[in-house]
Formats: sequence, C-alpha cells, structure tokens
Amino acid sequence: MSDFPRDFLWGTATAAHQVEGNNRGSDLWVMEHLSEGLFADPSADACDHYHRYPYDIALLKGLGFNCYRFSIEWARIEPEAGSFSYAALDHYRRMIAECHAQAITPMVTFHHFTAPLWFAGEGGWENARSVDWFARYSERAAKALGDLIPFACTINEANIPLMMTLMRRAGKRSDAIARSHRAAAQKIGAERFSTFLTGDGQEATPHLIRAHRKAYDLIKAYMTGKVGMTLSLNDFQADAGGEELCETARSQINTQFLEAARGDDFVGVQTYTRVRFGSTGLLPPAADAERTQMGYEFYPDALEATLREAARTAGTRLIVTENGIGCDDDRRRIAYTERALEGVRRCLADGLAIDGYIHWSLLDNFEWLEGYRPTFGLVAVDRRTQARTPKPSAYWLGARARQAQSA
Ligand code: GCO
Repeated sequence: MSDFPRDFLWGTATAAHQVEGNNRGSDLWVMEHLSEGLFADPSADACDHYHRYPYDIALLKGLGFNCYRFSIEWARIEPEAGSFSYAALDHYRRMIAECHAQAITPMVTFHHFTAPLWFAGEGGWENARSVDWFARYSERAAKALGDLIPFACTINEANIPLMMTLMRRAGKRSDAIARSHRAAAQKIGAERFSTFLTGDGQEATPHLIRAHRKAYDLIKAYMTGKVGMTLSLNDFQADAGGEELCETARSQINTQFLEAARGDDFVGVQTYTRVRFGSTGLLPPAADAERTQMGYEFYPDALEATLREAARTAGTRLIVTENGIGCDDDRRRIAYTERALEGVRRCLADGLAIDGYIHWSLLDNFEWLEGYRPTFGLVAVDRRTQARTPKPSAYWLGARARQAQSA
C-alpha cells in the first residue's frame, strides 16, 4: 500500500439527512410523511448522529481513518428564508472542531440533497432565484465555519437531478412524483413544491452550475482550504450499436459538469457502478451479473474509469468522495472495495492527482427513497438502541488506511 501518498485522505462519508435524524424543517421530511409517498420509510431518528457525532468521529478515528466527510444541513441553518440559526451553526462548529480535536480532517458538504421547506415551496432548484438563495446560505455558513474547514464541497452530485430526470423519462416515475409534489405543496400551503432529488433536472441544471460557481467564490473568501463540487459519475459503456446514446448521456451527465468544475481546487468523484447502452437504450445488467441491493451491477472497476475521465475532462485534482456498495454480505463489501482501490492505485501510478479515498458510508443509514433497506455502512446501526457495530469491512479498510499512513 506504500504506493498511496502518505498524506492521502482515508475517509468515510455521511450526509446530514441520512444520519442526523428528525430533520423536520427539510423538504424531504414532508415528502416522507405523505400518505401516498414515494419513500419506502421515513428517515425518523436515522442514526441520531446529530447527538452522537463525537462518538462516531471517535469510532472512525479508532478504526484507522484520518478524514470524515459529512454535510451541514441547510434546513437547520436557515429554517426560514433569510433567518439563520446561530444554534445550528454553533452545532456544526462544534462538530468540525471535534474532528480537529481527534486529528481527523473534516470535509464539509454544504448541500447534500435536502433543502429547507420554504425553498422547496418556492420551486426549489427549478426557480432561478435558487442561485442567490444558495449563495446567501453558503456565505453565511462559510463566515461562521470557514476558518475550520480544510475541504469544502459546495453541492453534492450537482448532476444527479439531470441524470434522474433523463432516466425517469425512459421509465415512468413522473406521475407519482407530480402527485407527491402537489400533495406536499398543499400540506405546507405553497403553490409549488420541488426537491433536488425529485425535481426537473433539466430546469435545475443551469441554476445548480451557477450556484456552484457563486458558492465557490463566496466560500473561498472565508477559508484557506480547498473547494470543489462532487459529481455522481457512472462508467458509461456502449455495447455494439449503443455508441451514440452512450456519448450523448456522457456529454450531458458527465462532461458538462466536469467542464464546469475546471479551475476548481478539486472535483469529488462518486462512483458505484457502470451503465451500459445498447441500440435501444439502457441495458440491464447481464443475467448472470452480481447485483447489489440497489439493483445495479457489482462493478468496482467503474471507479478507475471515472477517475480517468474526470482527470481528462476537468483537469483538476481529484478526490474519491464516495464509493461503496449496498450489500448484506459484508465480504462482498471488502471484495468490492479492494478492487476499487486497485483501480485508484493504478491511476496514481499513472500520475493522476488523486488526494483521497472516502468510502460511502460510515454507518448503515437512510438511503433516500429506498429507506433503510440498503446497507452501505462499514458500521451497522441498531436503530432502536442506536448501538454501533463495526463490520469486518470497517476493520479491514481501517487497517489499510493505517498501513498506508505509516508506510
Ligand atoms: C450520493 C449519495 C448518497 C447515497 C449513496 C448510495 O451522493 O449518491 O451521496 O447519499 O446514499 O450514493 O446510493
């Protein structure tokens, strides 16, 4: 493992809404509680990370990691438009300080899918004013926290709304989503309702890209650390006849965003699988292919391909800000991660500027529309008692991290 740089970031990741619990001022909380909702489970207490973060940071430190990527929750920080919670900002300041106290490098994401209810009620990212609203929040949070942040991510997976919209077009989720949006709007007494995950990605994309650019400058002004956005990058592959569809998907979903990241301090690469195109569209995994709990193909080699693509197109430094697998059998998590890391190692050997590998996720947590069924954690969580139990993969990856840091 000595072919990993000594100061390489070895981390685990979470996102506020997925682990904190009781994020009641957020857009998704409302959607989770609609009678005919899209969500398999409500997020509820999640992992109660809002209160248990010191323990969780100590846990990842004890396992051998040196970095923790998490998000701050806009819905808590700005519960009403233009009014900011000092208590929430202080909470996140304590959390970041706790990382430093435990010699963990914090990587702080400003937006990880959820937004305040009032923002959703204005149409969320479909509204052009979203750019200024996000900029105002980012500046405020950076002012309060920036001096403690070595790595900031503006928007997590800025390209996911577009990807989901394009994929939905092929499928037929749209009616259920429209119904949910109407019900949510009615519930909060707004005229419209839209969220990052369920909204119209085509409308949102230009706003997201502009919001990232603005936030990048505003956050930079309050810190000496590095700023970037993260992208969900699938390894797009073409079967015979699928070349054109594949290249169209790549240019819309990957290239346009990687180009928007040019000049940033880094781009966060988040990769889970490959997506194959045939002459008629998306191809399902082969009948004999191993599938993860998410239904997609077990394909750890995707990470190497997307790292190379990101390096070519964005030309920035790279950090693997998410990579992992939802599975019951923890041995498959180890196998997956080992193969993914081999790919990272080959990229480093070829001179790619990669500064870290951050595994998704520290904890089994709320997997959005899928609820609590998929388990991505290195650490299992008993949601009744909140007891944490590291899986063999946690000790295995932690040991790799430790070994690389002392090599
Ligand atoms: C993502 C999301 C995570 C998911 C993970 C597993 O950024 O895609 O950050 O929230 O839980 O990707 O599907």
